[in-house]
Amino acid sequence: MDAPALLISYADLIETELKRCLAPEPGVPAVLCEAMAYSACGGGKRFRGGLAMGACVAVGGRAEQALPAACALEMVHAFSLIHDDLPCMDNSDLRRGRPTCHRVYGEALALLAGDGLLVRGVQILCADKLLAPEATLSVVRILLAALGIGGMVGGQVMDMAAEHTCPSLEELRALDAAKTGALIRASARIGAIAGGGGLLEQDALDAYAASLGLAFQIVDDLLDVTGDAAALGKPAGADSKNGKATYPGLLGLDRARELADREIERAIEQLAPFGERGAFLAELARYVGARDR
Ligand code: GRG
Repeated sequence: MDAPALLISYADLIETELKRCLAPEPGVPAVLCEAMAYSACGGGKRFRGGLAMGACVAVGGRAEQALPAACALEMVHAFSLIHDDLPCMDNSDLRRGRPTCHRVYGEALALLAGDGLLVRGVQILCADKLLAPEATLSVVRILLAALGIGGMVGGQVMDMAAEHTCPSLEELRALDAAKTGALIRASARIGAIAGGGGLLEQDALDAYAASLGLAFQIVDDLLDVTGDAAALGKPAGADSKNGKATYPGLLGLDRARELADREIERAIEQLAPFGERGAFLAELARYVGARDR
């Protein structure tokens, strides 16, 4: 199977497994299960989960070995999107072409559905029987570090503080490295651990993902200016409406594009030690540069 077809097949595997993990459960309020499944299933590129599976393959594992981790990553990602969309954050009405979780279920339930997805994601990692106990401890630590105050939570606070200001490029990179990049890097490292990769391989994939994460965010910012709302599944122009600091805002469209392309090349260079086993990840990096949603 070629890399684009693999990307779709990984996304399908993740989607099926997410639905299974988030089916209604006895003793759990049905509406809570429904709200969690609403946000985690049915849409999304499965970029973080696919990245974990690709990293697993790059170090010589089978993609399925990273499937539980991929689901955990997509659940915590969905959690972050629910919270990011809330009225007290970005106040968004649309996500993945559908009303946001709080628009359908109300703010209080959306908040709790997000909390439920976070905890369920960590539980899935803890219950992953394919991982040795030390590996479980490592992946949980890596995930929590990526989500915590030095990662996504801290990054979101920096993002809020930077609204209607003009940060330097260095400050913007630090903000995005925490808000978006940390989970992307964690996805690559966790996938590599699931595949039994050693520290050197993990570090190479971490360097790949650091560049990839930066490119991903730059392209995200570019799509907010130039993208099509139907493809994006949400209105374009939200960043400027919310006074967000972005790469096109700071550098202009052309220089931002150049920076994204450079980071994609850098990411691909990191894959040299993996030879043919890194082909999917190289394709994933090209996809990040070319994506329209
Ligand atoms: C999640 C620990 C935690 C706390 C909440 C709200 C918040 C703090 C952080 C927000 C982080 C965030 C939503 C960053 C934006 C990242 C981003 C570019 C999301 C879009 O990801 P895609 O394009 O979305 O992969 P799909 O829909 O394809 O999955």
